[in-house]
This record gives sequence, C-alpha cells and structure tokens, in this order.
Amino acid sequence: MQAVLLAAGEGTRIRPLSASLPKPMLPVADRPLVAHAADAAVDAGAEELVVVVGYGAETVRNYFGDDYRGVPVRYAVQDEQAGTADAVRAAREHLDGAFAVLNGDNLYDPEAVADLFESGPSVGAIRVDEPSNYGVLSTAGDAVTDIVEKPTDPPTDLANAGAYVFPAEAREWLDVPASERGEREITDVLARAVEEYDVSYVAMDRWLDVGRPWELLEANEWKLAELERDVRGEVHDDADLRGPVVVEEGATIDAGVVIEGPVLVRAGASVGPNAYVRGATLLGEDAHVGHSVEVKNSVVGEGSHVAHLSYVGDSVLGRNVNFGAGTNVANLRHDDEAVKLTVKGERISTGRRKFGVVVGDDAKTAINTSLNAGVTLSTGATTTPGEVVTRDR
Ligand code: TTP
Repeated sequence: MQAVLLAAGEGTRIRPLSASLPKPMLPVADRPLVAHAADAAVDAGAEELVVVVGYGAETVRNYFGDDYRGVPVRYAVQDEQAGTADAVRAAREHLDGAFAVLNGDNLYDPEAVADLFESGPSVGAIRVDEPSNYGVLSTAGDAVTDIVEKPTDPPTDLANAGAYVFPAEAREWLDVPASERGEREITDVLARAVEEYDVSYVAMDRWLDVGRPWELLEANEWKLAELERDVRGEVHDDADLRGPVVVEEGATIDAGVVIEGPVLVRAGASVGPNAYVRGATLLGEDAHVGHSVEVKNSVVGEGSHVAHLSYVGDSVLGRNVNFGAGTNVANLRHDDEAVKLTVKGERISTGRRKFGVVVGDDAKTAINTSLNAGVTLSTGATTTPGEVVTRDR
C-alpha cells in the first residue's frame, strides 16, 4: 500500500520556529518530526511514500531523497494550503489502489498504525478527555458510523487522530467542497468512505498533534524517553553520564560535565567544561553548551550556543541562537498558574506549569539578559546588556 504524508504546511502557529524550516522538518529527537510518521508507515509495510510538499519543499525533499529506508519516495506539490483533502488531491496522479494518509506533524502509536494498515478502510482514534475540541467518531462496535467536527454533545470520547486508510475508489472523492473554515477537509472524504464502506477504527495508546511550540517540546519528551544509552562521541574521563544518554559520533563532552538522561547530544555538538544537562534535552548538531551552564528539558537547535553562566529550562531554541553570558530563563510563575505563550497574536495557556521561552533562529541575547517565562524572541531578535525581557519581541 502507498502512504501519503501531508507535509505542505508552514506551521503558522509554531512561528517563529518555522521561519527557515517547515513545521514537519523541526527536530524531534534524532530526526525531523515528519520522519516519525514516515517510520510508522514504513514499519507498517508501506510500499511507497508519497510526500505532499509546499512550504519549505526543498528541505523535505533533501531529507527523504527518492528512497527512505528502502522504500521509494515520490513527491506531490501543493501550491496553496487549501486543506488536507486538497493536499491528497495533489498526490492523486501517484495513487494506485488503497492508500493511507498520515499527517506529517503528528506522532502516532506505531503499533496502531500497523493495525490500521491491516484493517483498512480504517481511521486512527485517540481517547480524549474533552472530545468537543476535536473531530469525534460515532461508532457501532468496531465500525465508524459518522464523524462530527467539534460536537457540543460528543457521541464518544474517540477523537480523529489524523491517520487513515482509504479504499482505491476514494481517489475519485477528493474534490470535496470547502468547509465552513474554508478548507477542503480529508474528514469529508472519510465521511463518504463511512457511507459506502465498512470503516473500522483503531484506538491508539498515544498520539500527539504538534501545532504549537510547547507541543514540539512534548514531542521531544516523548521520543527522547525512548532513547537507549549509546555513547560514540568523545567523553572526558571526568564527565558523568547518567541514564539514557546518547552522544553521537563527532560530539564532545568535556571535563566536569554531568548529563542526566534522557539527553541526546547530536554530532558536532560540544558540552562543557563544567556544564549540567538534564533530560529530556536535545542538543542539536554543532550546538554548544559551555562552562557553568545548566540546560533542562529543552531543545537547543542546530548551531546554537549557550556558552557561559546561563540557565535554560523547558525552552525551545531555534537554529544559530546565541545566548550571551549570564542569560537566564524563568520557567515557573510564582502564582503557579500554567505559563502562557503568544500563538498568532493571542496569549494561550500552554497547560504547563513549567515552560520557559521560545527563541527564533539567529536571535542573540546580550550579557545578563533575563527572559521571563512565556516570552518569544522572534527570528534575529536581540536584547541589550542586563535587560529583563517580559514581552515578546
Ligand atoms: P495543520 O496543522 O492544520 O496546518 P499547518 O501545518 O499549516 O499549521 P498551522 O495551522 O499552524 O498553520 O495541518 C495538518 C497537516 O496537514 C500538517 O501535516 C500539514 C498538512 N497540510 C497540508 O499538507 N496541506 C494543507 O493544505 C493543510 C491545511 C495541511
């Protein structure tokens, strides 16, 4: 079976992190977000991947090439992000037979994806506490009888997890009209499948839709927790690596460093001397964490430097960020309320008691900058020495 991966979106809600990389290419442990969905598809037996690209298409193509783990890869270009059904329509000419569709920005339970591929036509589902925020499945036994968007009176607690196997005929059903929010939705194609076929659902144990910056952190928490200790880089005798720590070949850990897993130090990254890195943390390729720096539960993007006397907690730093000496991040409010973050101009609760900052690519902080919890620094932003930053910039 072919698997269509939807990876044409920019990820406007995850800005500024998506400035130079489309959201599906943001790092989750040792690979881009979309590669986790590709892995689930390949492990489930996909014979071909059809990747729908648009925003940042080249980075996606460069990553997968024309073969991913022995499975041929083709591309379809969606020029305008007109909806998920429209994205699959862009791939239509490549489709031949029953096909699967996975979102390139979702993390799936891989075993459930394998079940889904075996039991098509089918849809992945996740049990949620507040179904009225989701597309909800009506069911009779294992069969889906309907799908309702954000119902006030949800028929079940089974939310649509954005993973589908469609019958070959669905290729002809992709020209659905735009929905109320103006997008051509794949769920309307699913509704047609439910009318004409027996569609089963497969409940996933775990699922995550990465839309906002803190969900990228959550995605890394999930995938870094699956790490097994593997140390290939250069580690000084006086460094102390505890638990599931991965140090890739070409990374260096200097004297006096303590690392408590799960932590992944990617190729070319360097830590120390005298640094403390706590899980779940990803230090991207060529990142540097230097003397007297503590990094906890964070993503430090490729080429970013936190070189001296700093604290970074529960934060996401993009690529080539530079934190000046003494830059400190607050990650907890004194009233113990969940930290809020700006998403498309609106302050939204992250639902997390601990959350630090989001820093766009190429941003630079001056010495002794204090960054308040929930602050976003945009791409290339700078601060002045000693500044206390309490608002986004
Ligand atoms: P969304 O998360 O709804 O959209 P997005 O990725 O553009 O993000 P944002 O809302 O923050 O701007 O998309 C779900 C998945 O489908 C995601 O993997 C991107 C993909 N997609 C397309 O490929 N084409 C489209 O037209 C749309 C709407 C989504």
